Amino acid sequence: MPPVEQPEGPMETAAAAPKEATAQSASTAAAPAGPTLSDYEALKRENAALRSELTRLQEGTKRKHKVVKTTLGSKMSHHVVSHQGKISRRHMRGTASSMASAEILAGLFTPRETVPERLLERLDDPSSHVAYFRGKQFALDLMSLCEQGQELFEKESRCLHIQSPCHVFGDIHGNLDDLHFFGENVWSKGIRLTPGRLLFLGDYVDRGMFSLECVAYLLAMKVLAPAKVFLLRGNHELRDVNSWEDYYGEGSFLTQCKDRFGAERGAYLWEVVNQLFDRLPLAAVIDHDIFCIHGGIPRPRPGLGQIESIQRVPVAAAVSPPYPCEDPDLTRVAYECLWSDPAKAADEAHMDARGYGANPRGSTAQCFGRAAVEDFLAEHDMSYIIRAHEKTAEGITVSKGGRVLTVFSTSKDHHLGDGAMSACLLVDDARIEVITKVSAAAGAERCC
Ligand SMILES: [Mn+2]
Repeated sequence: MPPVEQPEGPMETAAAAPKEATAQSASTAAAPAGPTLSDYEALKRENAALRSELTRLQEGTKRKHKVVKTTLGSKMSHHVVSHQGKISRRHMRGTASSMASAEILAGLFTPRETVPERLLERLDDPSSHVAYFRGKQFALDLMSLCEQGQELFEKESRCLHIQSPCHVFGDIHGNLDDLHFFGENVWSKGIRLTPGRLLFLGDYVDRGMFSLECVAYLLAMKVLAPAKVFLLRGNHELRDVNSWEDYYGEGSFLTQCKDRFGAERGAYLWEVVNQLFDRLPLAAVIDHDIFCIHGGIPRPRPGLGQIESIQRVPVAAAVSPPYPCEDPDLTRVAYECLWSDPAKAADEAHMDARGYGANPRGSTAQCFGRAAVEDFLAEHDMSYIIRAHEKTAEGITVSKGGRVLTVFSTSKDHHLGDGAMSACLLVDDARIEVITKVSAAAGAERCC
């Protein structure tokens, strides 16, 4: 049972079993054309065939057209025409080789939109591509991105090390409008031409109605620029949470998958995306100085530093519910990274000797108090903790003597009123700046 979100979480109804919830709303599907397992397998087979054809052509080119290289001083040159302007027989062969290679390469690399490029272009204006986003091709594109993203995340450490400048984003929760706002103001030239890095702290799905689009948007950016875009896991990237249809209603990620693609196909896509979520890293450290995580610092394990514990969490971990093979201690570490909150001032007195205590969200969630924060930062020689997970109408809150910053990057779907703002942080060397989206209700949007 996941802990409840505050304050609207009805704790007594929190025990909805994900499988039952799946069955209950299966009938809501309009069953438009959607992908099937066999479509996906066929796509994979086609990709494998294309890859092997590419390898065969490249090897054939290498065998037939050996490039002649001559050493001139310390520089290597490719010779096609002699320096007298004559083309020797050998060089003629070189010219023919170059022309043949150019033809083959032109055939192979005819400018063709890649999946992430196609998605990002359409996500710029989804209302002009309604048929695409409701159709089989979107589902296939998203599954293709999941496959590519999975490979990237499996190579990443569970606690990333990132160099500034870096923009840090909190909960997105299916709010494509605010994601567009940040896109227009932070990576307006496209991710590949944007200097610095982007770090997202999780909670991409649920609550907002565009969970699928937000996941697709972020994954497309990750695949296009894997060394610039980093995605951490939030508590909504857990099956127990993103299948909770009774609680989140039409905002539930599982419900959105099924409404879009039909009960069976939607549930299949939901599982593919969750297998990707299983592989998301849990934490990041910017400039060896700022610890970033979705919820908070986990309780220490005896004889092991907290970051070292996080590093030991397996690369594929379901966490909630866990895979049967998962080590309960490491599952607990991951769970607390995703669910913990800083203790309210009034609750500091109830923290244990190390500064940790029960969380009013219920279940097994924890709070971390001032002592826990100070010990963690001193032990790891760091200055701040940036986390997300708690809604705030200002987009940012500061606690624990200025050491803990909470950032929230969606202004909708949290009952915070029309004046709610969303924010991100820019960490640049030793400075942290706040960028805020001011709601239309509070005046014109501005970036400060
Ligand atoms: Mn959260």
